[in-house]
Amino acid sequence: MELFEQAIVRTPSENFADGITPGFLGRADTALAREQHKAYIRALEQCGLRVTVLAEDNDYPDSCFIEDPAIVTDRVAVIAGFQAPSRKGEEKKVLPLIEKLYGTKIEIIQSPGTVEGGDICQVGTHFFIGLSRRTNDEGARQLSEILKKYGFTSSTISIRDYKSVLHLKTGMSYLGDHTFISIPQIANDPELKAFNRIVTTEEEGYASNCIRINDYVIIPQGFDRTIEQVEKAGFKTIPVPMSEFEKQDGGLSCLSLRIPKLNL
Ligand code: CIR
Repeated sequence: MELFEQAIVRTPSENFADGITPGFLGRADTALAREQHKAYIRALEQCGLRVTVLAEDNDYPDSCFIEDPAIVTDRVAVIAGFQAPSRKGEEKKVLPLIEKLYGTKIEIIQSPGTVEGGDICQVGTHFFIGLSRRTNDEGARQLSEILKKYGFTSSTISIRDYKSVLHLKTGMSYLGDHTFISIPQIANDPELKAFNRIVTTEEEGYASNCIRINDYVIIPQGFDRTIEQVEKAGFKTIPVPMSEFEKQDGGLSCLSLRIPKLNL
């Protein structure tokens, strides 16, 4: 499992509630989202990370979901290509910071390819690329070529039939120690057969988006059955409140770019 040293987050903007949302959980409360965001930062720090907090950006209501504009590895950063029209341009806003960290080891997904970071799940030196409403076949092809160039392997998992799942990691996460957590629909994907799998209930599917950082798994608060399953499997959990981000279709992983020790 990758050892992480730092993370980048972005404060939810004033117009956070105007971002893309399926709407069925009601309108998000921006003040509460900011409180929850602070708790999220504290959890990252508890895992030993140095956290860079970028200022809110009112040009992009979804910009706190900073995992989507870039894919960061120890060898290269890939600037994503948004499918969602209201998010196009967010990638340019993170580029200066990515350049500071990665210098020339930066690759860019070119149109008509689209890839959003939430669709990318790393397992050691292998990457699962989610084919979704946001990541198209051409984007996946480009990303796979880039990863190959830097010595990584990749394969795809299609989630296009699962209406409730926005990105691949909306429905599955790698917890390290050869173990995935996922929603029932994804658990039987042939790509995951060789791994241990923790399967959530339908009702607690939101908690399948959680992040293993160093010694801990940060997981959404209030999903008690899932938290118990994860603890039973031997992981230490840090539950954090996520209700306002859930309203915006955002998972816990989307709120940060977690940077491993670089090996450029
Ligand atoms: C969007 O629809 O783009 C945002 N409202 C939520 C993005 C969540 N990102 C993620 O799952 N990686």
